[in-house]
Amino acid sequence: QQPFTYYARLAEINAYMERLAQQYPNIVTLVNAGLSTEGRPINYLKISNSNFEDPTKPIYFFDTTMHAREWVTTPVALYAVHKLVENLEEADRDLLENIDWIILPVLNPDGYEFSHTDDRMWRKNRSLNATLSECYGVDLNRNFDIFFGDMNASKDPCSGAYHGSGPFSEIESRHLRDILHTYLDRIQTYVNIHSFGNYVLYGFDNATLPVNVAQIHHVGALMGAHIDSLKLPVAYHYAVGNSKFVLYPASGTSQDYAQNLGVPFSLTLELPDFRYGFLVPPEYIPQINRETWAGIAASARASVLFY
Ligand code: 0X9
Ligand code: ZN
Repeated sequence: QQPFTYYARLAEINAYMERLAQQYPNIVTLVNAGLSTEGRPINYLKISNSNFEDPTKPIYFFDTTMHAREWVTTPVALYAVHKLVENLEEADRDLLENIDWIILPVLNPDGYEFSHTDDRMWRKNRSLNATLSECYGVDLNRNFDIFFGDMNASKDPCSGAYHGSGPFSEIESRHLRDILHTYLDRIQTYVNIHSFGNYVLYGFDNATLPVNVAQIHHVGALMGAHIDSLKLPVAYHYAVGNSKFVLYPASGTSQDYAQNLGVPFSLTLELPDFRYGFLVPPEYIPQINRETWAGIAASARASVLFY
């Protein structure tokens, strides 16, 4: 059973990534971005048919499971890897020919494991600031150095949206920041994948819009429309727009951080499901994988035209 067809544990996810890197050394490179708060590896894959060495190629970068309980996001990442590496269709050859990929399936491994072993609804990482309180965890999507503060963020360490003691106080957000900086000149598109709500969102949360908002909306709308076009049973229509107005404003998100850094297309994708919330029954995983892959592919094709 492939680990994108069920809710695999971290060890199985990492084993799958290791196997692909060994089996397809010309296409796949496994990179350890560093460790989590509790010392677990945070791994990503570089996928490229030119060994990531062609500096003229744009990069499409996405991460999943930044929030621990949003389990359905990680199978979507592993399925995308599978489609690019193990099951590349003739019609998708351009996705490897024209684009290099960085795919990071579990940004928050401590929280993810904790949501399996202790608390299914855990959201944050598992760091403890013992001098401040006895509560664990920082909301990694409030910890980035952009509009850091109180838009749907909390200074209370016991809150689910605790922003941390300061920008980039958390090692997990620092690792993500470092990837963005390392490849900044080539990252054309960054997508921070969450659940749930069926949204494609873009910046900024301070009520300003990126200068290329028309192109961003175009790419985001194609993503949403391609997901919708598969008309799968759990597919509600995706809403596409500015995160502050379509959903709610939030401080310190990686989406706004990447957009502000100069990534041309920075999106937040909120996967299904409206009926089950975070608790998507595993039988829905394959169809969410397929429809989301259609959206990722469409947004990749559209965004690299502007590279
Ligand atoms: O609140 C969040 O971090 C995201 N939603 S979730 O339910 N998965 O927690 C939305 C982040 C994107 N929103 C903004 N940039 N405002
Ligand atoms: Zn989330």
